[in-house]
Order: sequence, then C-alpha cells, then structure tokens
Amino acid sequence: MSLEPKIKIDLKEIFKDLDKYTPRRKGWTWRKHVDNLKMHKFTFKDMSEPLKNSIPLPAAKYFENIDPQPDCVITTEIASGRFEDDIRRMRMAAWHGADHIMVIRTMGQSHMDGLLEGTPEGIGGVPITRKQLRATRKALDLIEDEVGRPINFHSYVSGVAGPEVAVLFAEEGVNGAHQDPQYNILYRNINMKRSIVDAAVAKRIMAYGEIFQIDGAHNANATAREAWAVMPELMVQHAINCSFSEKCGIKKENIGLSTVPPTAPPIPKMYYDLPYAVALREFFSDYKFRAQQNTRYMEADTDEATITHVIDTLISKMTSADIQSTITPDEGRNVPWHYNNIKGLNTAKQTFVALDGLMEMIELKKDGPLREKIRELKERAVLFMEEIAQIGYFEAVKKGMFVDSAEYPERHNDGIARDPEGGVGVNTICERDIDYIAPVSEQFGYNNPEWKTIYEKIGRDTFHNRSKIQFIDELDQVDTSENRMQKLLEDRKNNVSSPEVEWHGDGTVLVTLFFPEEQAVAEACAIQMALSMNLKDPEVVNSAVIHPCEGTYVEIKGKTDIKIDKSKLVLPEKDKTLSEDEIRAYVKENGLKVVAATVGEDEHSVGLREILDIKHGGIEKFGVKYLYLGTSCPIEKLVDSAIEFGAQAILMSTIISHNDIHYRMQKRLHEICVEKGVRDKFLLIGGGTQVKNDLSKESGIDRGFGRGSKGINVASWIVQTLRSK
Ligand code: Z97
Repeated sequence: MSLEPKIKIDLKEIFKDLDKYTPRRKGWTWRKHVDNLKMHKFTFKDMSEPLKNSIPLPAAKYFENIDPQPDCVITTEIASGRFEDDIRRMRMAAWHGADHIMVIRTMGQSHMDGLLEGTPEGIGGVPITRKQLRATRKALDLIEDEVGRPINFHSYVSGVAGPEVAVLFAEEGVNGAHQDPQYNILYRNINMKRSIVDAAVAKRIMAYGEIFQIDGAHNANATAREAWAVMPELMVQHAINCSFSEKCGIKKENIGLSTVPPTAPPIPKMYYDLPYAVALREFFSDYKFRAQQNTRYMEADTDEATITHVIDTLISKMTSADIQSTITPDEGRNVPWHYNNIKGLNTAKQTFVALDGLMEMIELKKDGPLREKIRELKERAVLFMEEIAQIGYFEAVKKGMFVDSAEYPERHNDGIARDPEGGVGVNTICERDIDYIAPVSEQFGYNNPEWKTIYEKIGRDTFHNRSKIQFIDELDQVDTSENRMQKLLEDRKNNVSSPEVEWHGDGTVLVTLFFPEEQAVAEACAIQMALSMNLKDPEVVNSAVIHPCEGTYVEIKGKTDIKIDKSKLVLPEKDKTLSEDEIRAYVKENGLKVVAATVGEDEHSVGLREILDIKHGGIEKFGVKYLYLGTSCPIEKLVDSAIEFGAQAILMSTIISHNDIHYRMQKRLHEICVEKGVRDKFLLIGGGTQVKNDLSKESGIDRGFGRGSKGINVASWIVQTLRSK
C-alpha cells in the first residue's frame, strides 16, 4: 500500500490487519544535513535533504517553488482526541515539514494507573493504546514514504504505569518520549521513591528501544509564578534527568533537554533568554536540545504567539537547537486546530530558512552583559545543586525547593513541596524476590542467576518474540474507531463537505469582526452577529481593543451543520499561469504589443493601469510594449490604433456595468473588428471588476478578466494563446 498525493488516506486500510503489524525500525532519526545545498539560484548552508513531496512557503512561487528543509528536526503536537483524525493531520503536517510528531496523550494520562486497550476517544489528546500506536505508526510508514523522509513518532512515559508504557513503546517502535521522574513528583504528586524506581526501569527500556528522551524541566517555567526566576532551577532539573538517564544506559545522543526561553515581550526577552540559552548550551554541550516556544504568556492572540515563536526560533538558531518544537498559535484558546498546527510548522521553517547561514556572519560577544549573566546563572545553578547534594533530593523536594518563584538562592517559599512518604503509589516499592523474573529481559531481570535458562525455556519475552504480544482490538464496543469513522465515511460516500478544525466535519468556523464599539459592547455584538448568521454555540475566542471607544477587533467561533453537496458545485475554470521567465522569454523572442483603453463614458482607469504598468506587476514587466489611449476612448479609435501600432491584442476596460454596458461594449469591439476585416488579427480582451469570462466570450471577444486579475494572468493568457496559434 502506498499513498497518492491526490487521494485521501484510506483509514479502513490502515486499520486492517493491525494484529500483524510490525514497526519498520526502532529508534530516532535525524535529518541529513547537506553541505552547500543548491536550490534555484541560491546556496544554503544549514539545510537538509529536500523532500519528495511537500508544500513550500507561499513566496516560493517566485522561486521555482523550492522548499528548503532546515537541518533541525521540526515537531508538531497533534491533540484532537480522535486518532482517526490525527492520522489525516499527520499527513498534512508532514507535507509542511514536520518529521517529529507528538500525538499528545489525553490530558493528564499520567493519572491513569495502567495500560488501556482499544481506541477510546480523549479530550485534548488520545489515551495511548497499542491499537492507537500501531495504526499511527503504520500510517506514518506510508506518510514518510510519500514525503521521502523518516518521521519520528513521540509520546509520554509518565505516571505510575510509566514502565509498562515504556515496554509498549519499545515493542511498537515509538521513536521519542518525554520521561522525567521530576514531572511525576512535582506535577502529578506521585510518590517520589516510586517515581525514581519507575524511571530507572522506564529509562532502561527506552535505552533498549533507542527511544529519544525529552525531559520535563520546561514545566517549571510554565508553572512558576515568575517564570524567568526559575532559570537556575531549570538547569538543575536538566542535570538530574540527564545524568540519571545516562546511568540507565541511554546514549547521550538520545537525551534531549526540553528548553523554553522563559520570557516573552513586553519583557526585554533577549536580555533574559539569550544568556540562559547560551549558559545551557555550554553546560550541556554533550546532549541534544529540544527547543520549544514560550506559551506561558500566550492566551488568545495568534499573531502575538507567532511573533514570540519567531524570536524563540532565533534563539534556537543562535544556540544550535537540534529539535524545534512548534505549538499551535491558538493553543491558549482551543484544543489545537490543525490549520494552526500548520501555521506553527511554517513559522519554524520560514524562520530557519530566513536565518540560514547566520552564524557564519555573526558571533556572540565574549564579554559584557551576556557573559556576566551567563556566569551568574551558572553560579546560581551550581549553588542550587550543591544544596541538594548536601541535603539529598527527597529532602529538597520536601522543603519545596523546586518551582519556587525566586531566583536561587533567594526564596519566596512558594515552591511545590511533596512528602517523601506520601503521594500516589506510596509504599508500593518492594524488594525483588530471588525468583522474580522481569517481564522483559532488558529490564533488571538479571537478579535471578537462572534467568537465561528460564527465559529460553519460556521462549523469551516480547522484545525478542513478537508472537508473545497480545493484541486487543477494542474493549468498548461503542467507542471504537470503526464507529467514530462512520460519519467521515458517510460524508465521503455522499460527496458532501463541511468545515472542520477539531474533528472531521465538526462544522466549526472562525469569524473575524470589527465593531466600532468599546470592548464589552463589541463582544456582545459579535455574539449576536454569529447567532444571526445561524452559528451555534458562538464564543468569543479573542478580542483586542483597537481604541477604548472607537473600536474592537473580535474573533468568534461557532458551529454550523450545513453540509455542502460537492456534486452541485461548479468549479471555475482555472488558467494555468506561465512563469515570469517563460513569459519574458516568449516576449523577447517574438515581441508583443497591445493597445489599451477604458471605453464608453468610463473614466475609471486605475484597474487597467495596474494591469499595464511595471510598478504593480503589470504586463510591461515582461517586456510587452503597450499603447495606452486613456479613458472614455471610442471603440473605433481603439481598433484603428491597434492596426497602426501593429498590436497583437486589444485590452478594453469597463468598470461601469449597469444595463450590462460592459458586455455591450465588448460585443461592439468584436463587431467593429469584423467590419474592418481584422478580427483574426487581434486577441480581444475585456477587463473590469464585474466582467465574467464566459459572458465576455458570449459577447464575441476572446477573453474576459474579472476582479482580482493581475498583469501576469493577462500576459500569460496572451502568450499561451499566441503560442497555440
Ligand atoms: C511539550 N508542549 O511538548 P500527562 N512527562 C513530561 C511532560 O512534560 C508531560 C507529560 C509527561 C508540551 C506538551 C506537556 N508535558 C506536553 C516530562 C507533558 C505528560 O500525561 O498529561 O500527565 O503528562 O513538552
């Protein structure tokens, strides 16, 4: 089975024979850097191998549609809660350059005590199950073949089921995971001793599965009352997890720090965040960096989130991050909407491409405030670590040393304190019996002197003998992927379509409005407006004061149950537009002259001038010679001038359209040409905001150009028509 760019992914096919699915590989894959990559007329310094199939940045159309891929891995987080939908999203994300896909587990899955089976629906993520992992990985196999680059699939190893989750991930070829016992301890109040033992097991298994590991330090930044004050602590948390992981056998290149620049404007961001990022890079030079944008202060404004993302990506560039995580710019207000995932990906790609080669030209200063701040941060971190070394980690957590909102050694005493003898799973650690056999031999199964013989007798474990894996399709007979997919399959069968953002055809739309009112009134107006537009459950998702009384910008989301019958749609014919170079080459070789005027009583010349003049991309730009006869030109004069000038085309423009005057003028142009015996000498083109091509053709001319037409459309059509003659 393979994917065809123009054919939707066949979800039924993905779900078939999942019991027999085996992952292709284990472990993480980095992008392949290419030295001095040449694309179009440019040489890139920090790019990787291009993709086979992708969607380039919008401006790429000016540059032969090149789509340079940065050499930094780019992540997207998909969290719809329905993994049938996640699969379609992963494909869209891969086409936009994502090669690290984190399918977020359901919100707070670390509260679950064991593994689940089936495919239950989640909120803000899906509960991770074997079926979900297999279907996702199987789909990703196809998607990576389609785009031509391996895709890393990522999830979380946390909660009291962490070790079991790690085994599941190793069996199913998951490529990356967050794993950090400090997360369980601080944020999930799981007993700290239990968390450390679980982490040791989980990390050991992740080492076997070559699973790339990301820590959880960034959560302190997201939680502390003053996020920038925890910078020394973040370094301590990174250090604890890195060294723990290494001792459990994870290779350094598979250990990643989860870093987030802690501030956002209006804080002077660079002054705080750059020294921190550089200090971190220097301290942890042996490990990989997974950089993520700051979302702590992002609530509803997608532009604000995007701008902070760009600045954060600049920091990633200056400190050579290995993975750039993207977050949807609407994350503060919605469960991620997939087109916003794509915007996040494009933001990272566009920024990296723009910054290509930057570090060959600039250098961070070796003295001054940058170095002073770096030194200070490192000293604070070392002091913090020294105190922990003295009193012990458990005691430090008990004292609330972590997530305190003051910069160590100052303290606000508002940190998260946990009781070493409390929390979820307290007193659940027991010594291993002498005849205990670990479920997988890669775990700490070696305590039994006879382990090898016994393993061999029982046919080893699931890592070595996949037939021992139990595949359970669905446990709940109602909440199944099959049932949830019915709506999607029916819509496809009935050839209908409705807008969507969270789930297939969920009918959600976003409406942008401006009211010349103060904020509260504007918001109320917006809700009323949405109801009048027949939108259900309207909700203001963002509003921004433009002026205290003159006006407010409002974004509102709501739902529609309208389905569009695709069989009734009439798709407008689309011209193929030639490239600028092609048009230029034709005109250079063959010459091209046109005459142009507005006709009748029409004094509106702006539209036509835009089509002609070089400044706004008019046809002059391609070497076309034009004779402009001005406004209200008699049609006869237009034709005579065309004969005299030796033109190949006549451009006639009309804005005024009452009584279909524009089509009557076009008809007249055709008739005069016929009367003078020159109809076959000229291409007759009518333009104007109300002009429709089919009606223009009916009136006898060759082509009509309506609203939104540009010089290149006209030039391209003329060249193609002349070429075909
Ligand atoms: C990120 N944007 O990518 P639960 N373990 C660690 C974590 O950081 C997390 C979990 C487990 C963010 C999104 C936030 N982190 C994820 C070290 C979550 C998952 O299953 O939701 O309780 O935890 O880092």
